[in-house]
Amino acid sequence: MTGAELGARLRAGDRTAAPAALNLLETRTARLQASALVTAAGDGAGHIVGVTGPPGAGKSTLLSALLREWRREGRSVAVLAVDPSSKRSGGALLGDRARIEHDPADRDVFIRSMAAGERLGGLAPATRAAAQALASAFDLVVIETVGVGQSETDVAEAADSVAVVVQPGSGDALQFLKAGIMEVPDVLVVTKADLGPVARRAEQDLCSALGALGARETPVVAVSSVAPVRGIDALAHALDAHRASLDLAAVRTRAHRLGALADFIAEHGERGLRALGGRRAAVRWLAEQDAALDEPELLRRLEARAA
Ligand SMILES: Nc1nc2c(ncn2[C@@H]2O[C@H](COP(=O)(O)OP(=O)(O)OP(=O)(O)O)[C@@H](O)[C@H]2O)c(=O)[nH]1
Ligand SMILES: [Mg+2]
Repeated sequence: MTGAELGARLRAGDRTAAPAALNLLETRTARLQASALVTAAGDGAGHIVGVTGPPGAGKSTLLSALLREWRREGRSVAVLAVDPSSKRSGGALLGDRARIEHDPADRDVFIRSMAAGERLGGLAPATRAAAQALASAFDLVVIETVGVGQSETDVAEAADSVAVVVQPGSGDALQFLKAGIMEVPDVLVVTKADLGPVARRAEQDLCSALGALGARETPVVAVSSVAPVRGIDALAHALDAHRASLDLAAVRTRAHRLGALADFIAEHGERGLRALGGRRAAVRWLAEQDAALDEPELLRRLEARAA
C-alpha cells in the first residue's frame, strides 16, 4: 500500500492502518512515501500530548493508568514510546520501556516503541511524522520521552501539550525550573503520590517555584498510578483544559514548520543548517512563509534556500 493510501485511511479514521503507516514512516529509504503519507493524513484533530521526565520517574506506569481513564471515556489512544537506548542496540526494542499495560485486543489502542533522535531526549523525524499522522485517527496521541531540562524542547515542538513528570525527592525539575533551563511545562506531574509527605513536599516546592516565575496558573498534579490510584482524572482534565486554551491552527502550522526543518537537518546535517544561517534564522524565515504551506513544500523551500 502506498503512503498516500495509508494516509487517506488514517484521515478516514481507520485505525487499523496505524501499524503499516508506522512501518512506512520508519523506513529510511521511503522518504517520499512518508511525506505523501503525512500530507494525505491531513491535520488531525487528535490531541498530541508529550509526556517527558527522567528515567524511572513513573511515566509508563502513569500512561497505563491514563490509558484506562481515557478508554473509560471512550477515547482512542496511540502511544509512541521513544526508546533512548535504541541508538546503541541498533533498533527500537520494546524492552522494558514500553511496558504500558493495555488490552492487546483493543483496536482503539495503539502502542509503539520508536528509535530516539540524535540527542538525549531528541525525537527522530519519524516520530514527529507519526504523531501528526496518527492525530487524524486517534483522539489522543502520546509521545513518551526520557529527559529533563533542555532535552525536552523537541517534544515541546511536536506536541500540543507537554506534561513534565517528576518523582518526589528528586529535585531535578525544581532546579531546572529555577535555573531557567527548563521551559515552563504545560502541566507538571508529581508521581508516586502514595509515598505521602515527600510527594506533597515536591508538589509544594514546584508550586512555589512556578509562583516565583510568574507561572502560578501552570497546573501541578500529584498522581498515584498504583493502588490506591489517584489524581489521574485530574491530570486528564488538566490536559484537556490546556488543549482547549490553544489556537490549534497556529500550533499545527508551527509543527509543520519545525517538522520541515527537522527533516531538512536529518537530510543535510549541521552543514545544511549553516547554509540557512543557523537554526534561529531558519525558524525566523519559516515563520514568514504562508501558513497554508504543507511540510513537503516547506522542505523544498528550505532546500532551495540552502542551495
Ligand atoms: N509507589 C509507586 N511506585 C510507582 C508509581 N508509578 C511508578 N512506580 C514505580 O516506579 C518505577 C518506574 O516506573 P516506570 O513507569 O517504569 O517509569 P518510567 O518513567 O517509564 O521509566 P523509564 O521508561 O525507564 O524512563 C517502577 O518500579 C514502578 O512500579 C506510583 O504511583 N507509586
Ligand atoms: Mg517508561
